Amino acid sequence: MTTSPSSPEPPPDGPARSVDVVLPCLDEAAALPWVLRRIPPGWRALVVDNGSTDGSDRVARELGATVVREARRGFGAACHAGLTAATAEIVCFCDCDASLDPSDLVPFVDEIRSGAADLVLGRRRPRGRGAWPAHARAGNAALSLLLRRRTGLRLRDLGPLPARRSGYPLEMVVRAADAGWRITEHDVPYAPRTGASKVTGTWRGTYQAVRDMSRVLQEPPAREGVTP
Ligand SMILES: Nc1nc2c(ncn2[C@@H]2O[C@H](COP(=O)(O)OP(=O)(O)OP(=O)(O)O)[C@@H](O)[C@H]2O)c(=O)[nH]1
Ligand SMILES: [Mg+2]
Repeated sequence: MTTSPSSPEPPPDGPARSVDVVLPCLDEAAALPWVLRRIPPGWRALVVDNGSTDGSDRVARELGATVVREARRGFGAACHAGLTAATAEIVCFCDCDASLDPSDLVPFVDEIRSGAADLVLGRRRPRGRGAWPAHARAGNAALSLLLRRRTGLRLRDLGPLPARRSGYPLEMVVRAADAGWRITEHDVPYAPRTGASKVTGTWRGTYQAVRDMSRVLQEPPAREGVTP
């Protein structure tokens, strides 16, 4: 997911680094080397850790990433802390479990830079068995329908980012749609994750994600607009 926040401030370290990638991370030490090697040159990796016990923060730091600490537990809190810490002109979000390749974000960023879109989303296209279990896909399809009813947006995926606990990325999409942002969606390869499933890889996680996201879709439109 790639978006351009309406920050009037230029990044403190100049135009050279105009992309920050927020990587929510919970016990992903095994996947981090693969993920961080694929961050495009000149972009900053912001690894947000709020409770890893496998040394993810140390691994991330050793590989040159900026580690953002967040006291509150949960995926949504991590995403939000990453967005708050970001200072670049363009901010991307990417899972940190080696299921998605951060270099696939390059054309997304180009689309934002060209002015053709304000928010670009990835549609996961599974590579290999087990990349995207049937129950998680069914939950996604049901929520896509609810999203269309709520906003008119025809998205085929609600993004590889679930949350607050699970409503965060969907909330971002709903608010962007309410504010009239131009939102586009493009295919991204989705591989089986490295390491243990945490969110929609389990039945319980999918149930929670669908419940949290349904709640987001039932909320009335925000009163204040958001300017892209
Ligand atoms: N900081 C932080 N990151 C989290 C938390 N829960 C999940 N993540 C990270 O968020 C990203 C997405 O979570 P995943 O566990 O891959 O969720 P998923 O893709 O729906 O399902 P699986 O890949 O099967 O687990 C991964 O990089 C996780 O490490 C959390 O509580 N805190
Ligand atoms: Mg995953």
